[in-house]
Amino acid sequence: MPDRVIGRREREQLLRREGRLPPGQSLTEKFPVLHYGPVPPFDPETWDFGVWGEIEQEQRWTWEEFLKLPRTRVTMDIHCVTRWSKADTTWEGVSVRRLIEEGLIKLKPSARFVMQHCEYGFTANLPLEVVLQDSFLLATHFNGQPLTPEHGYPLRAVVGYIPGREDLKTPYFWKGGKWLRGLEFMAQDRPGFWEQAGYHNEGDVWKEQRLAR
Ligand SMILES: Nc1nc2c(c(=O)[nH]1)N[C@H]1C(S)=C(S)[C@@H](COP(=O)(O)O)O[C@H]1N2
Ligand SMILES: [Mo]
Repeated sequence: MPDRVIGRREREQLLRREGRLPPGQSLTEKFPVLHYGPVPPFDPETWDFGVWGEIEQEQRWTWEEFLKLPRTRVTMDIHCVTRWSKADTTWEGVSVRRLIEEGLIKLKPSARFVMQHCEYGFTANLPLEVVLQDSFLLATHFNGQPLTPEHGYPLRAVVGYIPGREDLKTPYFWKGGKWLRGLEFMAQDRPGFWEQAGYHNEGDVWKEQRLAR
């Protein structure tokens, strides 16, 4: 236990020794902003969140309704393909698995993949099993505060690494769409925005799956 303030390099070494820093990554204490295109405006009166595709009933929640869905908190490390990692980030929001467990989304047996649909047509694809993990969340809050506009306010997906949970898949952070407006459940996989631009379809941080061959 450190009993004094330690610097970034020391914290990075600690993480590495704990096996929490994937190959080719370094620790940042900042929170870089990365996305393609402008930051969209948010209007709580017209915003809605949809789920459609391979589910029993398509659904739409207004912002007011979305805030009443069951909420969860998760702390995890996030890993950006541009080689920064951030440790112990705490996110609060809605778990897709929980929505399914509570019957708010009823999957068809054919559902195997999920496409995140964001403002301005940005998309990101993941296997259903990853979306149902503890390490995937539809987040409204970061470290106790509402998301800032540039980090995805009012809603974004996040996916990361929960220390000790080697049983879970950990994709790079690009698989978390900011300004998220809906989830499409799919029988077949389809590449999202960055995946079409040449990034790896799975993007596993431990296997350094950065670019597709
Ligand atoms: N809507 C949207 N979401 C996005 C992106 C984007 O271009 N548009 N970029 C992704 C990429 S490449 C990364 S690394 C993360 C960065 O999240 P941050 O800006 O909060 O660090 O957002 C992801 N989500
Ligand atoms: Mo990225």
